[in-house]
Amino acid sequence: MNPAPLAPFYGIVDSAARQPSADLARLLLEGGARAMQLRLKQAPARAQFEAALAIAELCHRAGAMLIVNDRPDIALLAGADGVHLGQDDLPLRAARRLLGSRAIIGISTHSLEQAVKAERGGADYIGFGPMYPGGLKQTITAQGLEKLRALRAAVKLPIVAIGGIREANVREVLNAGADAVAIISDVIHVQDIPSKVRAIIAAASGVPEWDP
Ligand code: TZP
Ligand code: MG
Repeated sequence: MNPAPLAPFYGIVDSAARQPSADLARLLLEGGARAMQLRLKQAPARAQFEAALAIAELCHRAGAMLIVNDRPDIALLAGADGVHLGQDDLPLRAARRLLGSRAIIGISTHSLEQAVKAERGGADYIGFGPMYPGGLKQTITAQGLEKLRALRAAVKLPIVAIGGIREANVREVLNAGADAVAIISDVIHVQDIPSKVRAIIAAASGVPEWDP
């Protein structure tokens, strides 16, 4: 697939945010996000489905793509663009059967072996992380930039780096070979989310934000 839709900022509508999910999606889009994932881990299926329906419409109106975390069924029924699967979720092949060849399927990987397997299995992009300690998911040891560089050399698929990434280290993550950065905490905890997203996108492109 073309990595362009993923790059450079991959927003995540996570239930850790204080806003309702559609409001957060609007703020991410306002800041310029053109790819986002709906990640409502604890929400009942009905709530995930309703959020996915609403956010798919918002995203598509803005020319952005929506990926649903964990649930290929919800992605399909809500008209999302694809699904993001972890190592313990439904297998890639099963999701592909359900969603078809045009859907975007991303696989979370935490090692080179998992990433190579996902690529061989027909994934469209690879999620890799956590990059740094201190992010939302602290149960897995941080991978660091060296492992990202090794991954870049081993796979051709777009890599979405995740975990502990902040505006200040976006550039080094992209320089180490990621195509996009997925960020939760550094985005959802600020007052002005659209400005934060704009700053991340500016940092990603290496162009400083305009300062009047
Ligand atoms: N997968 C690996 S790390 C992570 C996920 C979902 C959490 C990302 O959140 P943060 O706050 O940007 O570290
Ligand atoms: Mg999952």
